[in-house]
Amino acid sequence: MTQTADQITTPQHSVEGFVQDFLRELQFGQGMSMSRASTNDQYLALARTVRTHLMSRWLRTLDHQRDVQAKSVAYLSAEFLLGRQLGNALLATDLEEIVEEGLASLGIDLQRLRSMEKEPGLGNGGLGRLAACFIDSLATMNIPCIGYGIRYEYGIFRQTFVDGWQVEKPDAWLAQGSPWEFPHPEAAVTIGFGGRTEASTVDGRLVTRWIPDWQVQAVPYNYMVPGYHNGRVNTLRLWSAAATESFDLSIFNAGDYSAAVRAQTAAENISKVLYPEDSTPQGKELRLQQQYFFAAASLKDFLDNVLPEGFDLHRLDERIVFQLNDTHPVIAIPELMRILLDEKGWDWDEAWALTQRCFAYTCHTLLPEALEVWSVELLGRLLPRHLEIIYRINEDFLAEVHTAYPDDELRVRRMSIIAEHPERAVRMAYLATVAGTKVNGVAELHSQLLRDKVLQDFSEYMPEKFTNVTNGVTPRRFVRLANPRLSSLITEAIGDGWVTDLDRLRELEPLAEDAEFRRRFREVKAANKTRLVDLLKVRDGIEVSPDSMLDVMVKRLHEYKRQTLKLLHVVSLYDQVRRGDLAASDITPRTVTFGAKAAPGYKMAKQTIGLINAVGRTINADPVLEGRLRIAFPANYNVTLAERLIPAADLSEQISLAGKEASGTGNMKFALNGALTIGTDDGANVELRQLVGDENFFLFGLTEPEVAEIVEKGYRPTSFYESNATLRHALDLIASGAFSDGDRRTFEPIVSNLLYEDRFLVLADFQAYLDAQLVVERAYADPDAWARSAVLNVARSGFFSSDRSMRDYLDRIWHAEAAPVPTA
Ligand code: CR1
Repeated sequence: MTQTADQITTPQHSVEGFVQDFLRELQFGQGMSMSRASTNDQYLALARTVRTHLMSRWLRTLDHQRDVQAKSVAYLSAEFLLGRQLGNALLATDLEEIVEEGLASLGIDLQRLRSMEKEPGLGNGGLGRLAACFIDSLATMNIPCIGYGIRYEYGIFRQTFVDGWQVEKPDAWLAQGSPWEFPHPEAAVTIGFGGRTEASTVDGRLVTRWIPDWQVQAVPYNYMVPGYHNGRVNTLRLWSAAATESFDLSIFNAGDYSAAVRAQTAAENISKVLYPEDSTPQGKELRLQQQYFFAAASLKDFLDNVLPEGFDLHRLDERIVFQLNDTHPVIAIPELMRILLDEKGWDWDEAWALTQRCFAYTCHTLLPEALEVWSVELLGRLLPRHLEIIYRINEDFLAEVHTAYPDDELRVRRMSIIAEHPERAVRMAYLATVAGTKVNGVAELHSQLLRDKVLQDFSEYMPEKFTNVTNGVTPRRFVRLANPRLSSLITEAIGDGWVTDLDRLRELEPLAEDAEFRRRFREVKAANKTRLVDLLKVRDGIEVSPDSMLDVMVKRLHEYKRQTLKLLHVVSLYDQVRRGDLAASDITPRTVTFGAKAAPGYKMAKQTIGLINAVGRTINADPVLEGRLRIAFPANYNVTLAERLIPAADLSEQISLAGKEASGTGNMKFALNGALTIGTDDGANVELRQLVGDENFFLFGLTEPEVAEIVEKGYRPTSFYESNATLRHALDLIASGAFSDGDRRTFEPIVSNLLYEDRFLVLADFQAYLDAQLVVERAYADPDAWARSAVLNVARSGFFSSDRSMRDYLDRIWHAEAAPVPTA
């Protein structure tokens, strides 16, 4: 079994060697000769050739980890929004030039093969993409890490537009073969559900056992997570559900073949599809099944397979920390307790003491409705033993709280893990807070609001648990890969160390004063725009002028993010031109670009998509606005499109209502790619503005305390409608049916929501937003000064590397260390 590192062969790192290996893969891996191979065959053969370079490093990493037994980070996340793998693998292994040249010698275009890859869309938005950035950084920083998640057969839906309305199509990302995954059915683990618990006395001790009444198999699929040029490849292990054999057989033997097949389908349903909700959980039974499925499989895998045999579990926390990415994996907490109590026979106190040292929890939201709860009825039915354990954790905890605040019964009730209204339910965020070593928010403002509002009682009672780690993004994918032109320019100026040490971008600061550098910076932006214009034409049939300001708002469609505010700006420009209050020639030429998916069940969000497309149809067809104002809304925004869009953007829209966006990570990607931000004082915008400086950021809007005050006093959106004619005209225009063939009902729900509810204060911030856009236009009128600000945005945003986020997690929460893998 044991293989020594020197037995691992290293594939050839040369053009000739690559060509040989590629042709061998094509012929003997894919079973195709060059003349018969389709582009997809070629892509698959290329992927297999490139992955061998990673595999040798992977094997060495695994051997090394076995030898040194360093502490690992287990990142538990229901979502990993990875993006395409090939480009990243080429980058990590420094093979890009070799492969390009080798393929060219065979008459094959690398870019064409790259475009064949279907991205694994195993996430909804920021939370899933963050997980992917984090595991990239950990590998690059030589930290042993294992990512655990779910291998959804269908990822986030493919968005199409029919008459401007969103229609969801299944995302069959696995259909053409997936060369980046390694299934291990032989290593499947069995996960139980349902049933009952049974207490008995063994040697005078009370022992409880859970007897599930149905089971599924969790089959691991391994993915490689390469570090950048450092010889380390960590593992991402995604679980796929399958029926257990015994389950099948017993029914089959009873003579019911179709029941056996049904059982199989029921089991496989667990990992069938990613829930397309973002920020608002849906109380779906299947979703709880998914959560327990991957949390339990991951714990079992780590304890039984990753830890060396005979390891003393009392020291588990020296070897691992389980980081809970939001509440989705929180059920792992009672699962570890169950294992220690019921399977290992520990007593409660020692099991609880260990469990509290092994978990840490990251909260990603501020919306109260997004804090996950599970009804006691459902949890008890699906996971009866876990419910018992949660009750006991709660009982002990509340007793402690009661001792600390003997005269504050209300507080004790508020802090209960079990909510009583509207139904009895388990608050997963509370459970995680009580059990975790640390609780962190994802930007300074967010962490502060967690402490002061969302989890106030907890932060008063155990302040030492609360900390902040501001999010980050990986510079490998979002600068080096996505923006090769800017990367070359930066490297030429300051060397290539910035790719793994993003603070070094500071060295660009003096170049902001260098006219020649600014000129070349602008050239890069222009070339990136041309690249995007070409893509949008082919991908979506959208015509965009490369000479207009590219004003971009890409993120999930959600009311708190306020896509409607952006749209009202556009509608009001249009309306002012229509009325003759504004000459079209006075508008700065702009392409307002949206990218956004709406949760399929989120009516208001889907309406908003309909309205954006409807306004786009009208404005884009109006000859008066030709060359002045356009809306571009490419369907199915995803990581692949982001990699093209962000490097081309001039203006980044980060306009959520203050106090609602936990962090945002798009904001960071845009700044690093030299876009200027128009934004509110929300999430990580706050830190971004502090870093780049007020003069290089377009701030507008209410602050969080102002919002709180207005809401407290009773917000009346109609007062803004009544007092602001520009706003009134824009809303009236939508209400009049101008964008819906005269039908006033089509967008009535949006208009009346804004007028009579407007939970996210769009109308209150409208005028400030318009004013700020005028400041943007004035600034854009001086391209050289704009470029200067853009360069400073790049130079001062190095803080937003996910490498820095990882350092913060390591210092404040994980306390694990780098373990460099010896190279061959
Ligand atoms: C937040 O809304 C944040 C990401 C990553 C999102 C966003 O502001 O940048 O997490 N939360 O931390 C989320 O998706 C389900 O919750």
